Parts: sequence; C-alpha cells; structure tokens
Amino acid sequence: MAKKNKIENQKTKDLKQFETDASGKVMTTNQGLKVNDTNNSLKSGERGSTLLEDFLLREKITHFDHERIPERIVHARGSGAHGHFELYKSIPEYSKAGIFNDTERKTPVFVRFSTVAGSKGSPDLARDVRGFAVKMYTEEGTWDLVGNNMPIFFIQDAMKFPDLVHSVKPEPHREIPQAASAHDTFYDFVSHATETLHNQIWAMSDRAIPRSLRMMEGFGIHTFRLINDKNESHFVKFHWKPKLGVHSVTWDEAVKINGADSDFHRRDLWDAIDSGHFPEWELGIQVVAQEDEHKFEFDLLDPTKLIPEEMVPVQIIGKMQLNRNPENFFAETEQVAFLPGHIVPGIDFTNDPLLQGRLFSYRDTQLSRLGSPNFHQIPINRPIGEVHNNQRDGHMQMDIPKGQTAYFPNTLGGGCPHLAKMAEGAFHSYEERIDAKKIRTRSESFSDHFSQPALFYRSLASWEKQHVTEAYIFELGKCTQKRIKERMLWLIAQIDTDLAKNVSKGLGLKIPKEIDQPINQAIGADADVKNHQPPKKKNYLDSDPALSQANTKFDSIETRQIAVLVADGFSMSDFSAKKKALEKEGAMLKLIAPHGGMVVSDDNTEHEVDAAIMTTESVLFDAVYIPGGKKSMQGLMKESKFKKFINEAFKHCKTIAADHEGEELLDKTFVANYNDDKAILINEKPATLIKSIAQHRNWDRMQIAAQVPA
Ligand code: HDE
Repeated sequence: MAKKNKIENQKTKDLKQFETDASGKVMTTNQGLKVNDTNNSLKSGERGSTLLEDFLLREKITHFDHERIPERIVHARGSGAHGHFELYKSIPEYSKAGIFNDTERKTPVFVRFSTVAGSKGSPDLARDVRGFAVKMYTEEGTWDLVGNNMPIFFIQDAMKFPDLVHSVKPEPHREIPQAASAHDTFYDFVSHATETLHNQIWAMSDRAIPRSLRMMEGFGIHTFRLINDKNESHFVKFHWKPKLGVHSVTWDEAVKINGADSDFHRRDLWDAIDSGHFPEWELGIQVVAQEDEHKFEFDLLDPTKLIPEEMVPVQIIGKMQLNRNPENFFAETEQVAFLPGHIVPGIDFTNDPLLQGRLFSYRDTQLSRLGSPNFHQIPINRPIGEVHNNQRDGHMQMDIPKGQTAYFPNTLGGGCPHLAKMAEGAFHSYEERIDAKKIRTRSESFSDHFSQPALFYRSLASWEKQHVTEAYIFELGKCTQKRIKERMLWLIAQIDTDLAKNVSKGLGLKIPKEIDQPINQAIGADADVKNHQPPKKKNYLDSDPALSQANTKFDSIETRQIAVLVADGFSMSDFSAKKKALEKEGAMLKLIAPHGGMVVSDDNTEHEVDAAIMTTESVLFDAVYIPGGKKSMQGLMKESKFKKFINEAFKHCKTIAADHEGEELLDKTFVANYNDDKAILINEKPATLIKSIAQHRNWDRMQIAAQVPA
C-alpha cells in the first residue's frame, strides 16, 4: 500500500527546519569537516598507541559517551505519533478557548502513550495503567492534556506520589520485579492506603492489558474548569473515546506477547499509521455547572472518583486523528515534555490536590531529564506561535534574543515585549473565591474509598468479573507475605463479598474477620485507614454501562491481524474469496507457512510468506483462517506448531475459520471437541467471518477454553 504517513500540519512543517537528511551527502565532523576514515584511530605506527591528538576519535567517542539522558521516572516506556484535532461543534457557552470555538481549525497534536511502572525497554503488555498524553499546538499556546487510560488515579494528594511509585517500582534491594505490580511492596502500600482501591481494581481489569493503544480510552482524570468569555466557570472532565472501541487481550496472551514481541503495542501503532489506517478518538466532555459542585455523593476535586456517565452524560465535541509517525524516536517521542500546567485561555485548573502537585512536578522533572530550563526550545516542544519574554540564557540556549533589554518594565527596548491586553487573548486565572485556614489535612469529603470500586465491579460483564478475579489471584499470589494478602482480602471483601470469596479460594486463604490493626497502629500506618475509611459504602447507582467493555463498539475489523495458515497446494479459490472481503474491511491477512520465502497455491501461483511458523506466535493475531487444499493440510500437519497455534487461538476465545479440507487440521486440535461455538466457522460466508472478528472475542467460550493446556 502506498505510504500515507507523510500528512503535514503546521507543527510538522515547523519541525522540518530542524530535520537533517544524509541521503547523497558526504560524512563530516560536527564542524563540517569532511571525513574519509571513520573506522581507524590515529596511531603512532600501524600497531602503535593511539594519539591524544586524534580529534576525530575524541569527537565521535565523546558524543557517544553522553548520548543517554535519564529515562522518565514514571511512564518511561512510550510511543508517540503526530496528528490533529478538529472540533465538531463550538461550545462558547462553556469555553472561550480557540480550540473549542473554531470548527474550521485543524490543531496539530503530538500524542505519547506509555506504561507507568516499567523502564524504557520493558515489554508493552505489562499489567499497568497506560499514559495518554496529548500535546495540542493551539494558536493561543500549547495545551497539554496529560491523562491516562483509566478515569481515576491511585491517590488523592500529590504528597503521596513518591510513596506510590516507590512501592510499585522494582524493590530497591534487588531491583525485582520489572514492570510489574505483583509484589509485596506494592500491596503493602495499597492495603494501607485504601484510596488506591478504585484505581487498583481498574488495574485488575482488562483495561490494564489493551489489545492496542488504538483501542483504549483516554481520560484527563482531574476535574478541570472551562471558562467562557464572561469569565464564568463550568467544571469539566475530558474523555477520549476510540473509534475502534475498547478491547483487550487476556492475561495469558499478555504474558506470551511479552516474549513473542515485546514491542507489540509500539509496532501496532507504527504499522497502523504507516499503512494509512489512522487511529481516531472522539473528544467528549462531562460538564457540571458551578452551582452543582456539591450535589454529588463524592467530591469533584477527588481524583479517585469518576462522574458516572449515567449521571452526567459525555457530550462529544470533536475528533483527534493520528496520521504521521515521528521521524526520529529520540528527538520527538523521548524529548517531548508534557506539563499539565500548559493550559490556554478558556481552560483552567481546580483545587484537586493531586493536580495542584502535578503543576509543580512536571516542569521540575524536565530540568533533570532534559537538562536545561530551555527544554521548551527543543523542536518537538516549541509552540507554533511566537515566544517573547525576558527569560534568558541557561544551558543550550537555541534562540538569539536581540536587543539591549531583558527586563520589564523598560523604555530602552520600547517597552517590549509589552503586556497583552485581555482583548488580545491574555491568560487570566479564574478568580475563585477562597476563604480558608491554612491546614495540612484531607477533606472529609474524600473519605469514601469503597463505593466506586464496588460500582465499577458491579458494572462489569461476567467475563470481565472473572478476569478481575484471576488478576487478583495472580497478583496477590505473587506476594510472599500472608499478612499482606489477608489484609487485601479483607479490603476486597469491603468492595464485593463474592469477589473476595473467589479470590480467597484461589489464594487458599480465609478472608480475615478483622484487619491486623496492632502492627499497623504501632507504625502509624493506619492513620489513613482510620481517618479515611468509613466501612459503609454508598450505593448511588446500581451500575454504569460505560464502565464495561461489553458495551463498547463491535463494528469494525479495521487493522485486525488474521493469520492464514497455508502450505503448498492451498486452495486459491477459498483464500481469494475471504481475502477480498476481509481486506475490503481493512483487515490485515498474513500468510503463515511451514517455511519462509514463497508458498504455491493449487492454481500454481506463488505467494510471499509473511512469517514462517517458527518465527511467529498465535498471540500476535486476532483470528485464524485455514483455506482448504489436501496437499496444504499434509504440509501443515507435519509441523506440530500449527496445532499449538490453533489451540492457543481457541484458548484465547478468538474466531477460527476453516474451509473444506481446512477442517481436517481443526479436527486434530481442541477445536474438534466443541461444535456449537459461534466463533468456529466452517465453510461460512466471508460476511459471517467479518461479523465474528468484529466481536473481538467469543467470551462464551471462556470456561471451556480454560481447560485447554496451551
Ligand atoms: Fe504523572 N508524571 N504524576 N500522572 N504522568 C510524569 O513527568 C506526577 C499523574 C502522566 O508521555 C513525570 O515528564 C506526579 C496522574 C503521564 O511524557 C513526572 C503525580 C496522571 C505521564 C510525573 C502524577 C499522570 C506522566 C515523569 C501526582 C493522569 C507521561 C516524566 C501528583 C492524569 C507523559 C515526566 C509523557 C509523567 C509526576 C500523577 C499521567 C515525574 C507528581 C494523576 C501520561 O513529572
């Protein structure tokens, strides 16, 4: 397919001035000196010692010695892409932001998705929250919406963030485990900070193991403010809704994908954009009037609470498309710096104590990560508008500010840069009335830590509940301390008794009647529990359908990866009928054969093999199709990995289709035992296959599939 990934926008055009291209060019030093030998150092004699004089060696090696920068403390592993945002309808009644009023604009964006806990080289399918950070290069300045793929966070106050992160990161004495929350220190912390339980149960759900970065929601999490041109404020929560729906893999797949292709998500995003299948998300807002601030059973400033969509519907106002891969990972994806403090007129903060702390942290961290207060001058971080102020100098100053003055007020510089008038779009903080005493505490209104985890669990489909149960059994099963596991069981029982019972069975432990107060009281760890953990939960809503992936979109097979199992002699007529129909819907068919190179169909045409069976795994595909052909079956049956491939697809509840003799191969697998499975399709029309793949998985098969020892 023709490469369509060179879509331009105002920001990508701006980046062009910094691009370099060595095609057809001679090699030089950093001083532009032409180089004719980059393989041999300068020596005294052919075998002699290397000379200090060798400036070519020194330049090359010195640069290499310093080419690493610190990875992000959290969200180190990430993948980015360019694109744009378009507004469907203006919302002047809520916000004066240009981006929310001009439906003609295409605002350039750069998005970086990430896992949280793992290092830069950790595998993509870790059970973890995903970062969803959007940089909007708006005409009025850059707006960063630095969110996650879950609508709530673990803690309520920024003060606890270092403790949270230290608990989930590898344990400090032996740096184990990498990119995993399943260990003692994390659950030691979680079980003593009950505010974490809501985000914690989301992290046990399928949301923590997405099928693709393109198939997950994004959330701004905090309640922000929208400010209109009368300076009136409305509270707002931001939502990104993926056009492809919200879909996940199973934990068994996640573990195997991490081995088969640890770059699975990064590759998937890159390939989709590269092949012109541009991922899209709609932007939704939940708006709450200023006077309704206190009408909820929870506090809008508490970032561990979501506003159920049943209570405040999401209004869709625009769309973001990602349509261009970066030119260089380090220059763009690694050096991009997101700051929640980057807002534009029409958007403002609330007093959410987590958000308030983030406003400090993100600027601060860039100073050690990117090494200079001039990090905003790095090409990917430059706004699209002009920048003028009196900030000067510092490491790596890239601009050459002209003139005699670098202070305000001045007359020698004509008073410039002069202050903007409000009518010119100057930023003005929302004048919130504050009348309070200075106090180090948490509001009583943040105290309910159980109602929303319970609402989330109640809202899930039975297969999702099963996944949550298994996740808890896995995670707590990896903890070594009985005390911590029991404490978690007690806490889970406060959320949902059935869930706790099922987890306790898996752990082989009893749910304790009481938690182990004495030791915790002795160390002061229960202060939080006592102050912020009323045991009674509220039930203000039975369930919220938006919380379940069972209610997502199932209408597309675009970019779904279909493994076509073939050997020489496969039926061309079977294959071409399915291929045509599936590709028309945007699916990607990959020929998997016993060997690499070419494979010959029964009409004697040659086809390039996409992967030899030894080089690929079932978990990398969404569905399996086996065209007929007697000889092809003989070829496939000789290689036992094809059977394993099918058994695994069956175990993971995927669609498996076969035509004619293809059924013979299925008969040699676990599939043979289950005739009335709606996602096992023998000699079915392409339309049936398409419908089945669009369903993502046949979860009805889950109990049977669990018995497959694949
Ligand atoms: Fe972050 N977070 N965070 N975080 N966060 C960082 O900033 C921090 C929080 C999020 O792709 C760091 O540039 C504090 C919530 C994303 O570059 C750091 C607190 C949410 C990314 C930092 C939070 C996030 C980060 C590390 C509690 C969802 C990756 C490197 C007060 C709304 C952005 C960096 C990217 C990155 C601090 C809590 C999302 C250390 C102190 C809540 C998506 O500054």
